Amino acid sequence: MSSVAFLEVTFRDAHYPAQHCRHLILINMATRGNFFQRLATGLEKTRTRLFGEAAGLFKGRRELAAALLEELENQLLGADVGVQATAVIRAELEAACKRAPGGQPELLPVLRQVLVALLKPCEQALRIPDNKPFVILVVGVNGVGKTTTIAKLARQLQQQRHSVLLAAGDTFRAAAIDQLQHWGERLGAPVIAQQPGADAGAVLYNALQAAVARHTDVVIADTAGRLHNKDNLMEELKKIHRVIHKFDARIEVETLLVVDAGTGMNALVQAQEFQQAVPVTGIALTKLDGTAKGGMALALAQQLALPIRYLGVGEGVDDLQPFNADDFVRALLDLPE
Ligand SMILES: Nc1nc2c(ncn2[C@@H]2O[C@H](COP(=O)(O)OP(=O)(O)O)[C@@H](O)[C@H]2O)c(=O)[nH]1
Ligand SMILES: [Mg+2]
Repeated sequence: MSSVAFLEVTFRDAHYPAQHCRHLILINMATRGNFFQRLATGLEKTRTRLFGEAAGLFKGRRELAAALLEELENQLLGADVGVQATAVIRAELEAACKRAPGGQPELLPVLRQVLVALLKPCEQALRIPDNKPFVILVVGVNGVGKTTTIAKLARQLQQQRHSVLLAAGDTFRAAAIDQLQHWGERLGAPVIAQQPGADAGAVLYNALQAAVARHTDVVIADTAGRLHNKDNLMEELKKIHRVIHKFDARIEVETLLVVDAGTGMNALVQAQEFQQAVPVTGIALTKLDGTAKGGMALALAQQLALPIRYLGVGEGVDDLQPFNADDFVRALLDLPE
């Protein structure tokens, strides 16, 4: 209730009618509540695996005993946090406890701080530049959720009053083109597509022409997740990049790598492979619901140092959230605000 009162005062100061304000505030809080709830529900399996016991062990404790540290380490490794990130977390936790004034601070808040600090550099929201069209090139292996993420993202950008055009750059499978067209119809977004087997670069070129003619803000391009072999796939992605810059060198491109949280540490290998071919600028981490391997977000953060733009927490079109380090850790540790 106190935050409601605070906001009311703020709005009154800004000469908004009080009645109107209350309305705004309540809507705002409800939306945020839902948002966090979705994340918390999505992370349930990871939370149980990762901290179901450790958070319980840590709660109210102040002594960082060796047995406790070992237990935490096991929990972290078991939830796909990975050896390196686990070592960092352990070391930071010990250091933070030593630094604490008076020694022996409450452990759970310290763990929270350590995890937030690890994830915070990755909290960089995707900004749509004024320069039109902005291109979001969505890459990743088959089945990770590229096309679904495109639909979710298109919906969010439309809600932010951006015009969106979809490019069916996964020409390898006819079903992939149909799937994107289906989403385009549902979202009321134009889809530029060619026949299955068509050159993906040519599809992108057409899409850019259409976007310029229509003054579209954002082109979201789907790409293949599998070709005859991996080299082919990487060559195709490089070519798409060349086509975009040949069309207009000033076009800004977000190369958004989609990885499935359920693949755990394997997602790191995928990221490294894609990074060798194209300049990946952000990550969308999907399917956090339904996996206990959500701890791999910590490994991604620690090892790749790439922005985590979005989290996918369900199959629905609204189940895509901008990544927020504090919320993520709070949901993971089941902590109040
Ligand atoms: N539970 C869950 N399922 C998802 C999520 N994102 C995508 N999916 C599902 O994953 C499957 C593959 O998605 P798709 O977008 O076709 O993957 P693509 O091959 O990379 O384009 C579909 O059944 C999606 O509904 C998510 O965040 N959570
Ligand atoms: Mg697809």
